Amino acid sequence: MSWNLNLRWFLPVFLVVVLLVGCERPGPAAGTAPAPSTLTTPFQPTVAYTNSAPGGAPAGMVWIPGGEFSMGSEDPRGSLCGGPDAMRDARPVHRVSVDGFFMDATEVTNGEYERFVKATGYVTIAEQTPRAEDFPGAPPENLVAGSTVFTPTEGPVPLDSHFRWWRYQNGANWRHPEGPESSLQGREKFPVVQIAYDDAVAYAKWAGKRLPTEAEWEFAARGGRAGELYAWGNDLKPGGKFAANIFEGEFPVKDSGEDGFVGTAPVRQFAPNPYGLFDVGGNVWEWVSDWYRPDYYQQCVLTGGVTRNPTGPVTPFDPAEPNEKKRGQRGGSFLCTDQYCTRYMVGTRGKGEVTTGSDHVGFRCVMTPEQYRGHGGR
Ligand SMILES: [Ca+2]
Ligand SMILES: [Ca+2]
Repeated sequence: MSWNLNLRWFLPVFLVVVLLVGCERPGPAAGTAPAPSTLTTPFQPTVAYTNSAPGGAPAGMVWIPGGEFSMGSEDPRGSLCGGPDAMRDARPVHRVSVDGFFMDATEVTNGEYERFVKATGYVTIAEQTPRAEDFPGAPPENLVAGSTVFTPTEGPVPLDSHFRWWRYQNGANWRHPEGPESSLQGREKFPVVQIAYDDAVAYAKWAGKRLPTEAEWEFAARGGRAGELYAWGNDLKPGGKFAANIFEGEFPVKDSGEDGFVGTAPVRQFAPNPYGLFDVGGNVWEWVSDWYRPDYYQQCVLTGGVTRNPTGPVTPFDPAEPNEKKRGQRGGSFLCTDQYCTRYMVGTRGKGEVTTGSDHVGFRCVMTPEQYRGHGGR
């Protein structure tokens, strides 16, 4: 029995703490806006390892060389498009090293997840009807399979409660992302969503991969650069064009779709980062394997030196919802906007209760050299 799972259908929105951004203010011309000095001070250059890949990259993956880098984010408030959130959990910026690995170039797509389900018969958490014995006292009418779905409001609302724009939708799952009336028709290349943490782990194991650690994810997303605000540089809109699928317009009333997409976009619609990774900023959030604690970076600093291959805290804890078990999520989604939350910024952190999916959370996988050799370089 799980209170967390209880929340899955009673209070699903609590779990979706990770809504994110899209800045509407026009950015300066490309190449004219160095990062504010307050954002660069704690960052030191990224030193990528020179080790080469153990072989040719598996289909759909790219080699991330690993190396030493500065992880985290300075307070983005006050910087252009920085948004209202201090992002305290992303500090202090600290030095981390990670070993090399292969990483999926894109978020896992519906087509890829369907192949996994067809091969294994796997049933995701959102597809499972909650059992009455697991939720004593719950009204029978609440024991219905489903998941959380973003719902635009009819007019402007205070942004102090995500309950205003999230609803629990009976019958929502990865095959029906917005509910029973929705489908995957024509969406094979869209990122799979409505995926709880274990649903992502199950796919990764089947594929001979695993989820990235939070440090691996950020090292890869930064693409060898240091201290930049976004995976694509320091301008939200380089050259006046959006570089990721985020949210424009008035949140949460209407997404104007200025970046070309309302809701999720097919993968590979925006330029990749220097390592060849698409959509590390925006589109859908991506699960990472670390438990979430807002003070984990402080713990890393206390141990001194460079934190090597960190795997996160031993136990989860979110003071905002202390009874929830949360893992990290990174990169923001199509719902991110500087009106509410700018966690498409590459050094910022997200979190999600492990049994809860939504229509803006997905994942991508990594493959270690050991896994690669174990699978014959598949
Ligand atoms: Ca968009
Ligand atoms: Ca993403």
